[in-house]
Amino acid sequence: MIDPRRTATAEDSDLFLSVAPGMDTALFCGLLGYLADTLAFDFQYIDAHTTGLIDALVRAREIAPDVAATAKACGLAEADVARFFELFCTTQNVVTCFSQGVNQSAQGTDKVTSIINCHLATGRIGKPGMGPFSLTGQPNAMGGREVGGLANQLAAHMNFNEPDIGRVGRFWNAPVMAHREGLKAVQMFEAIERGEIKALWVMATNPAVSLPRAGAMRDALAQLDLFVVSENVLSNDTVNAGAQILLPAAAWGEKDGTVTNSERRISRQRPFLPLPGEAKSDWWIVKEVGRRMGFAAAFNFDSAAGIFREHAALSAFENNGTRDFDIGALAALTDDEFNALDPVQWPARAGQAKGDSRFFAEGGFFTPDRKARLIAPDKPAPSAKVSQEFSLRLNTGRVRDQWHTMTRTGLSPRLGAHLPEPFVEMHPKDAARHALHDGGFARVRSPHGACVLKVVVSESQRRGSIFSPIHWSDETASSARIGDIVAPATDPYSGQPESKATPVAIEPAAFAFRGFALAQTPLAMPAGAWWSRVAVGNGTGWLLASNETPDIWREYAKAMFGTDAEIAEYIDTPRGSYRMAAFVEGRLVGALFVGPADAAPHWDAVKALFEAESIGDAQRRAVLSGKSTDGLADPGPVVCACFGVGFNVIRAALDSGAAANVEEIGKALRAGTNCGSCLPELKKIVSQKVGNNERAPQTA
Ligand SMILES: Nc1nc2c(c(=O)[nH]1)N[C@H]1C(S)=C(S)[C@@H](COP(=O)(O)OP(=O)(O)OC[C@H]3O[C@@H](n4cnc5c(=O)[nH]c(N)nc54)[C@H](O)[C@@H]3O)O[C@H]1N2
Ligand SMILES: Nc1nc2c(c(=O)[nH]1)N[C@H]1C(S)=C(S)[C@@H](COP(=O)(O)OP(=O)(O)OC[C@H]3O[C@@H](n4cnc5c(=O)[nH]c(N)nc54)[C@H](O)[C@@H]3O)O[C@H]1N2
Ligand SMILES: [Mo]
Repeated sequence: MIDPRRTATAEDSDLFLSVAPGMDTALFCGLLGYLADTLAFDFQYIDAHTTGLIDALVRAREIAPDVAATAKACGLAEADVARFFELFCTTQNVVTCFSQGVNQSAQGTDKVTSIINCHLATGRIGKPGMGPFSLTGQPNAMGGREVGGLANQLAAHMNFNEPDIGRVGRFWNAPVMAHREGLKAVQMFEAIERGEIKALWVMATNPAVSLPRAGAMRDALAQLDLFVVSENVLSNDTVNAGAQILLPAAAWGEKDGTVTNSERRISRQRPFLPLPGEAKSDWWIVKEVGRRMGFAAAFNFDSAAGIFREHAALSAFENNGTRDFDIGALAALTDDEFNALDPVQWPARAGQAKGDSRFFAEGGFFTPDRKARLIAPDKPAPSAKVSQEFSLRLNTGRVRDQWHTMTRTGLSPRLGAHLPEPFVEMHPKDAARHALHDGGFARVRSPHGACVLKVVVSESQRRGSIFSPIHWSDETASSARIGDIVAPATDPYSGQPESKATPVAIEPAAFAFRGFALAQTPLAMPAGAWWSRVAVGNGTGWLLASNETPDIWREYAKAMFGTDAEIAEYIDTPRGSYRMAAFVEGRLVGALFVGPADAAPHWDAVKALFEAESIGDAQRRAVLSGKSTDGLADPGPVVCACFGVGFNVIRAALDSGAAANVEEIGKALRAGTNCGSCLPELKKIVSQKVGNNERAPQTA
């Protein structure tokens, strides 16, 4: 496991390498040299099926000549690097899985080629249990590429070279084909910023949150002459950036079509929900716009099946085995056959009984000479250096229970219970050096922007590197759109931004008061307050921090909750405490609790009463105490989201002997028995059960 920070995935690994940010190329260059020195190369494969080994090896030796040099470049212990090399060398069945820790870098292409070089040189590709394996992120990332959904591709995996352009033009009878690549995402938004692009149609992405320099990108959207968004939701940061036309798109579960997984298998996606309101499939919307622009014949579809047949026909057009993506066998499916289609792996060439289930074991690469190219990478280095002012590297990524910009997972109370606040995680020594403490707040700043985040201190972080999740936006938090801070440096080939290595400054952000609010309908939090919005049963919750005194919050409460409800209040001015609860017909419909930061009110008991269908008199009297009347212990932070099992409950089961390992936890509490994504955390809790005062796990 190679990652600057020790993640939950690392818990399962035999060897964990806390690589210095961006230095994977040095590690795999060192490995290539080691494989050469130990005669681990497969010369037969190299000679028959590859070119470029000598150049790649010479460069690899320049970048990382030996174990010691590799360890130094990667910030690793020599013994660990030696062990990694030995493991790779002596294990025939090696799959190297990589995702955004490798790709999202200004040298991401070099990182990937340095990995692929090691597999090509050992012939470990295309055979069972071997190969470089790019874990694509989006559920249908493969399908997106097949239909040409990238700025540097034509449909059906064709490229912007003259033969391909000509072929696609002939197939579609299109006289005015584009002759060069389009702008990739970051460059496209920079062109909007410069006023060079005047019209934009955003479909199924939320760039005002997810792009580097997101704040500037959002502002650029407002300058467009025409700004259209196709969305599932009425409000997100991109829509709110000034969309003039909002098209209601069908969401997952409502859609009809196909998706492709990482083993090139195309599966039917069938809707199981009716289209709500005016919503239409994205394909229907595109087709109607095409027709109304005067291209009725070109957009002559009335079903997903019709589009799929044309897609399949293009993949086979003038192919004759020269292009890997060929699903010609599916070009003549009837509507009924399409509806009943079983998952099918490509290539599925017309007239061929079964396609190749594996590529490349015997070479046959899709290059003009059918040989793979080993490529010499550039010397690795993150694109921007740290400085005295910006002395830490900001790494950004995902947490277990949220998806991207939270437009859908953010609606789930169960998922929101796991990590309800945007945070920045850092090593204890870095925290001490910047006068920060666990549970406090920090302002993280780069030349591009700033966020205010909850501090999580953790040994899992590498020193000098801090981590923040990408999920929060202006919809869900006061100041946590992490893209605002991220630098826009991109890889020259892939266009991927370096989203995991921006130099940043960090300083404490102090709040005298903390608290929470609960309401059945969305509320606007007062300007100046720090807040994080969380889905809860029956409504919405906000975790709050502020420097405004409780009497000012009392004024806010009046504006927030109106006058229809029956209001109970508790005011303790000397202690700096204000609590209010709103009731309608025996139900708790709203609450606002604010108190001194060092004795901040917890919301667990009040949230439980808010989520109850009705509450009794005793409970009603106890609401303002903030404590549960039924003596329930605080379950602690949620570990298993499927069954809502908290850390304290799991620890209690281990302490009492009710469970001694992960399986017994599953039997006793059900935790970990459904989706299994909390299993690494459960293992960690079991293995940590040494002292009694371990901190609850904070990150997924
Ligand atoms: N729960 C959840 N799952 C998701 C998603 C989600 O939003 N939520 N999104 C999906 C999508 S679209 C994608 S693309 C995938 C992404 O999946 P991953 O790539 O696994 O996710 P990330 O959290 O972006 O980053 C991966 C790791 O790279 C590490 N890293 C940072 N810098 C470096 C480096 O220089 N070298 C190395 N070796 N590692 C580094 C980070 O510390 C982080 O732990 O996840 C998919 N799955
Ligand atoms: N700093 C930093 N930035 C990153 C990353 C990182 O690790 N660090 N990761 C990057 C990666 S790998 C990714 S994939 C992106 C993700 O970033 P985005 O793609 O911007 O994030 P999503 O929240 O997935 O946005 C999808 C939007 O489409 C809507 N939607 C969902 N389904 C449909 C549909 O069927 N049709 C239509 N029309 N709309 C739909 C959703 O409501 C949502 O608003 O973020 C990237 N940005
Ligand atoms: Mo992604």
